[in-house]
Amino acid sequence: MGNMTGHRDSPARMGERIPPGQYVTAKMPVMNLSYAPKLSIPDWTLSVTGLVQHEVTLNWQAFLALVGTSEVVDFHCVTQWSRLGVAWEGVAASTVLDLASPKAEARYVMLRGSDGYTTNLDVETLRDPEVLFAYKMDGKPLEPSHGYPVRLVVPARYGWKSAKWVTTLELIADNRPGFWEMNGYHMRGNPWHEERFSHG
Ligand SMILES: Nc1nc2c(c(=O)[nH]1)N[C@H]1C(S)=C(S)[C@@H](COP(=O)(O)O)O[C@H]1N2
Ligand SMILES: [Mo]
Repeated sequence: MGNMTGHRDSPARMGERIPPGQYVTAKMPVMNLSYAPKLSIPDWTLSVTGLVQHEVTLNWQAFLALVGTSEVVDFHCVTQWSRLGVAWEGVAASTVLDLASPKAEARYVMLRGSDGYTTNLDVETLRDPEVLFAYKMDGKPLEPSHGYPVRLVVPARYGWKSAKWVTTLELIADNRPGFWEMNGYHMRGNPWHEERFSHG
């Protein structure tokens, strides 16, 4: 893959590195809703659906042919562990989005993993250059438990927004809660503002 960019400065590197209420862990814990689905590369596809000019489905080859990017960023789980300096390689989410030409009214996305997991994000956040569909972690293909073959990485949100085994990105007009958001987690989940739970 060409055009590897260096890692960007996250807010953490500008000042305080650890968001409030977090502690640092050396190993990346595994956080699964249920089981780690067995996805193989020949079967995996990534689809962009919903409010788009043309729906797109990428297979592994088409995905790898896109311009790649890499970064080293911190990962913050809402259960309070933070892992510092995780190296990811993948494709910027905006690169994938652009292929489908989202309609103007598409302001949110619902992400889906092959385990049935869902989580929502606003399109502006998804377009942040730090947000990528990753297929390598710390220099190696993703472990099955961490989302093989491809997962989303959203450094500026709590870990639950980083959908593993991701297969669908649905563009929608109005914000909708995903799995954890329906179960009390915050609609946005910014760790710097401790947006852990929704109140009311
Ligand atoms: N598809 C899917 N994605 C998921 C989850 C899940 O259960 N299923 N768990 C989320 C949670 S709560 C966190 S903290 C991160 C954990 O990523 P890790 O298991 O690679 O540490 O994945 C997120 N993405
Ligand atoms: Mo989490």
